[in-house]
Amino acid sequence: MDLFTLVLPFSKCAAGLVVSLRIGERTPGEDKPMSDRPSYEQLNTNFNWVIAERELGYRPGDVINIGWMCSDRLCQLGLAEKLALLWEDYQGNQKRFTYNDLRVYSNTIAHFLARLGILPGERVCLFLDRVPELYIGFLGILKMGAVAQPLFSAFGDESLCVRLKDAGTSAIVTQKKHLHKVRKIREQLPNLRHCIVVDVPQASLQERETAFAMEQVPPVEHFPIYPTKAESPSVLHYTSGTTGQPKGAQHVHYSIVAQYLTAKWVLDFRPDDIYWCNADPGWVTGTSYGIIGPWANGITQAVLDSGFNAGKWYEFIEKYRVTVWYSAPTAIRLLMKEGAEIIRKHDLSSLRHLASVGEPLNPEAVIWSKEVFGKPFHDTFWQTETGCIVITNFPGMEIKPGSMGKPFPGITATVLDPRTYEPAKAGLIALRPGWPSQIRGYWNNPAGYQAKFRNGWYLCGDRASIDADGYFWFMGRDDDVINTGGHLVGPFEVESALLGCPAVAESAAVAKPDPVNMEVVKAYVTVKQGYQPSDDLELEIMNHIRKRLSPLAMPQEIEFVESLPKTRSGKIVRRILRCKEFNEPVGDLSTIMDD
Ligand code: 6R9
Repeated sequence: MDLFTLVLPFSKCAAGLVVSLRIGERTPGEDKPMSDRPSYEQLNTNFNWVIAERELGYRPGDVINIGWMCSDRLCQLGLAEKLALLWEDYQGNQKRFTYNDLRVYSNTIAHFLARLGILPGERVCLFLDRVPELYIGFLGILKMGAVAQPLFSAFGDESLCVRLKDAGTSAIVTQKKHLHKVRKIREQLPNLRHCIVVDVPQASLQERETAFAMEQVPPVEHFPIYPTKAESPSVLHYTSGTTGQPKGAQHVHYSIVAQYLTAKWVLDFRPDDIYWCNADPGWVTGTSYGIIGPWANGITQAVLDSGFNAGKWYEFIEKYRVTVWYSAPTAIRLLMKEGAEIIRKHDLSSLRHLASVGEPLNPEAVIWSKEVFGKPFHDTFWQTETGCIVITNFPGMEIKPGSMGKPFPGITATVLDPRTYEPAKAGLIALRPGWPSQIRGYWNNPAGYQAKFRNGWYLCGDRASIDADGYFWFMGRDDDVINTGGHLVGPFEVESALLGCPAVAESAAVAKPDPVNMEVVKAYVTVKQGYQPSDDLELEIMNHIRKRLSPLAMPQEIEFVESLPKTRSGKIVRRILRCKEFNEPVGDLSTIMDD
């Protein structure tokens, strides 16, 4: 059986979905190219990353330092008094920082770390809620040549310990409320020389703990930044780990070239934008597009240090007049669950451009957002390992809801037959190595990184198909694809069909062992408020999706659950559900939400 036959059920089904939702048509007026915006095709012609190097004022061989590029450079360009950060926490406390504040406070932090004896190249972990010290500390660490290692402050002590041990981290910056976790694991971490606490006086601290109040110590006007070069290590990001052990992805300072340009073009930045990225910098989205991308572009960004709450989120957009919003499917599904009524209570007319990342964006979400916000969410695909958006619905490009769009200019992407590793119509998403923000390796794990390459391609570990117009359609993580009687079914098509049912809030389709077909599809489903799980509801859902899915992709069973297992970045971890079905051990769970 050739590959095309193998993926036929998916293609057929995706087409069915397109018809039933009237999608794949030209996007309506609001998504037409703005007159001053070059088209995707124009930008793709003769593309060269040198465009970004020039705009950043970088020439090969120069010193390049992300911390400096995101603060001092903007001040030199006359933006010293422009607001860089509008910050608010869950209690309503607010702070504002200009680009000059970023420059001076990041100097102050860099100076403090250098005085403490932290050396260039050493790893400094940021273990903080989304407080200003996290964002500005990130720049400060990079300015003095150390490597920033951001971790979710919600991690428990074990998750923290594994990552600090692996990275041989020298210092950790944290808050009073998370200090007990550091103290608990301290003895297991001989490399950890310093624990820096940003919100307590020195008197309350123990040995090897140092108080540092960013806004109270004498500000450092001038700091000689460490002369990092293109290949100097910058950020160590532990991947979200939907599969296997978390790996430390090693980024370099040159990554800013890609993060700057992808942010500018894909997030459609304009000088007066107020940009909001929902992601925590513990996830790569929160650093590439929650720190580096916007600040390299001199954009004002708003940060809300608070968990999900639809009302609060809409208030935040309204209050700060957010224009560009970068979110994730999990959050969008939660907003959909809350309904449109609450949206009508807010003036969200400032929103101009919406984008999403992290998981496949279901067509329903795109259509819903057009209805309620008057703007579609633009799906963007990328990974910790790619460092920047690689496949995307470009602003102004026709959106086909459910599709990830096309490769960013300068990115050569295809899909490969998993047996021959030759380009095919559907298969493994593969990228030609060599874009600026590609990671340079996994920390302590060169073999793991080498295993990601075949025939001169970098393999993302995901499957997709490419349509006649060159649009990519996501199928699933390579390990999540369900093999039923030799036919491959991507969880995404099943889940998208399920999300079309009014009762379904979230879903996960996984393989279940089957004596005849080897595997069949099983769906886990959470229901929206006002619906009760029952046999009747199961039947209703089955009837609804029968029209949209090929018989092979039809779930044999639906199990109603309270919630689905997710990573801290909001990705559904199908592996856990699959292991349950196969009675297998689930392996590493350190990034799962409720650890
Ligand atoms: C940025 C980020 C990467 C994995 C990736 C894929 C999934 C991300 C997606 C998407 C479908 C999209 N993913 N964006 N799947 N459509 N638009 O998420 O990085 O945490 O390393 O995860 O996330 O499976 O391989 P990371």
